[in-house]
Amino acid sequence: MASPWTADDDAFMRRALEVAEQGRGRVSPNPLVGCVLVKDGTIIAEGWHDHLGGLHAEQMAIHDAESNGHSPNGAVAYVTLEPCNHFGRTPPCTEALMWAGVNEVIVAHYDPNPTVRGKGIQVLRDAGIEVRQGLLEADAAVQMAPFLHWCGHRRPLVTVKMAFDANGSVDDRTKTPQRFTSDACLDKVHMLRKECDAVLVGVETVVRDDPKLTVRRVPTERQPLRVILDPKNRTPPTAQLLTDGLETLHMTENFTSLPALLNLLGDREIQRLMVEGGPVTVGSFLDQGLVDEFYFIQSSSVHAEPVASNIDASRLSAAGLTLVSTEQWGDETLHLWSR
Ligand code: AOF
Ligand code: ZN
Repeated sequence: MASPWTADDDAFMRRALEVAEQGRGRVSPNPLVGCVLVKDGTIIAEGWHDHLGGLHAEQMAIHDAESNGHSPNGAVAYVTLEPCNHFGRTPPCTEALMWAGVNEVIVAHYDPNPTVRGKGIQVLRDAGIEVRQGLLEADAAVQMAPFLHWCGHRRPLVTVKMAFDANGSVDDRTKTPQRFTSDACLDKVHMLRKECDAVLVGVETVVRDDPKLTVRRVPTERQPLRVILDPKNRTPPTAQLLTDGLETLHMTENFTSLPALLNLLGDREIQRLMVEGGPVTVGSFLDQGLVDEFYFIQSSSVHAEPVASNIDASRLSAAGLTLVSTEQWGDETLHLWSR
């Protein structure tokens, strides 16, 4: 069957997905959302959800049209997420679209938020606005994966990051703790941290590295919640994670299981958890099938006194992950595995 979408439809929704990127690392627990308004085949306005508490994408686009001297009346709105119809941090986008006189709304992904779930689309249709859904739905799903995952499971998406030397070692015992990857790679890691709501390590990493786990190498307006898995309460009281004044969840005796921890984080609206632990911590997430994405950073360096991780392609496959992409992160190669 022929696609119901034209090449123009496709290009406009791609643009909506592109502008949505401007909110990356700033909107959680809301999704990244983008919107473009089109009239006579040209984009007259663009909007995106820029930061938590800021305007929703549709409202920013309508505002953009008006401030550019364009009337949104009669326009087609391309939105990456079904417009909301509830009063939340902002008034409903459905009403804004109706008031603006938009003719048609094209939606990439429906909104699984229980307060929306199809009601946004229904309300627009009831008002006589044509609505079509499903254009570039898969791309939108990737872009808002943590939000969708959290709506579906009430738990965070689990993202592991781990760096390996040429032989699969994750640390060099001859040296004082230090990173063995390039500056450019570390910048990427900080960007990834910025997109995560929480960062978790095991107590071994705290004892050996005394990490901060903050976002420092890229600008940010917030810091992730830090989590230490420490069932025997061995974290030194002087550890930076406990003394730097930022929030750390120190899971000691009341810690039960990883699924219980994920539920607890989900209750706090943590939608994406980054696990930056060592082989033991990462191994338990893998073995329990709790990893959704694995950022496997391959360095060409060789450790003199290696620490074997026993984490390799076959272990990742066994944990239900597949290699989805490979790219260069500074001097290192990133292999991204995903569920
Ligand atoms: C839209 N456009 O740009 C976004 C939407 O509490 P609020 O007002 O921030 O609403 C958050 C919910 O609204 C969020 O959980 C999701 O369902 C939807 N996000 N909806 O129409 C947007 N960001
Ligand atoms: Zn909205």
